[in-house]
Amino acid sequence: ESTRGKLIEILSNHPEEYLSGQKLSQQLNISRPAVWKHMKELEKDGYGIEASPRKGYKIITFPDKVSTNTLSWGLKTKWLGQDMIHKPSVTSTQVIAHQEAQDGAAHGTVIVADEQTKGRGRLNRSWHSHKGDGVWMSIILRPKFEPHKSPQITLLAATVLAEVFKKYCGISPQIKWPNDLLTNGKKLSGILTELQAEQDQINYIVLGMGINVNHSVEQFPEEIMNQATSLKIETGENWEIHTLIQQILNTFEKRYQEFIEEGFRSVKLRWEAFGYRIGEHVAITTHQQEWNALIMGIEHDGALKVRDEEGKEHVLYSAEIKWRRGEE
Ligand code: BTX
Repeated sequence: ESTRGKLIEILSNHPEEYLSGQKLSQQLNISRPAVWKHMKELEKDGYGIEASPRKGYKIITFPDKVSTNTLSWGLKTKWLGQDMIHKPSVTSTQVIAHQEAQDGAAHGTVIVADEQTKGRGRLNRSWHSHKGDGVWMSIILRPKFEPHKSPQITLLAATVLAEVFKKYCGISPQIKWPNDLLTNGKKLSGILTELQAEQDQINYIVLGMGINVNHSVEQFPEEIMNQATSLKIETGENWEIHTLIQQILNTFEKRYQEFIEEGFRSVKLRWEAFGYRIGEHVAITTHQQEWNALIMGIEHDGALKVRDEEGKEHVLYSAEIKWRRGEE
């Protein structure tokens, strides 16, 4: 644990008291000028620190600002996010994550940006990522399972987000297979899983998550205004981005571990609890052909099971579901 992390921990455990520079320097085993320097750094990160020459230091406010520190402090994970990279602005956190992974970044490395100038969705689509208003994050995973199981990570991630939104924000999103979270039919969040693999072995997975958090309706670009929503629009509240990210990482690590130990079964049950339009008729596109189908659920491996209008069952590994006619 870093000195800075320890310092924040000590200060946060005594929110009402002053702690003397002397005492802090002993506890942290650093000089008093070094304590002072750390305090200045904390202020830069948005901590409100009161310094009194006689009494010492006291935290008066915590930052509502995303930084490597605010993301790391209070994180309860063992491996996920222990390597944390935060950037104010990037083209895409996916791009950074691929570079980091190729340079040997560890399993569980997390990349977070305040803004993406070229956020991406699937099939070369773009993902709008307005500065400071959302979670734009990529996770590097180095699993030992076979490459063909990697799409299951998308469904796992979707169930984790659904769980966090429900427990932490009090809304019940629906998962649109395979990678979208919707509330009231509008897109709240998207997931993008990219894989770097050989025949029978995964080099790494980059799991991207985009969540609209504090957007108001007018902040979305015209083209997606009618189909996008945010946590703020759904709940009427602003949400702290770094706390939300920590909730996601804490939950993801737990569920990922279950997935590795128990297999997809544990994910399937959760997925079905949130699964969008199970038992309903939708328009499905596969190979650029649109047809009508009834959603039956997902298979033991995460594939989508549907029934067409002739009553024939299909198991789909890739497809687009439309929740409204005329949508792109
Ligand atoms: P997708 O291809 O399923 O969805 C992309 C489509 O969603 C777009 O074509 C557009 O219609 C719509 N859309 C774009 N931006 C938004 C938005 N902010 N909210 C709602 N709808 C939108 C979904 O792809 C996967 C998205 C993953 C995004 C994350 S963010 C962190 C990481 N970095 C990165 O570049 N991508 C991932």
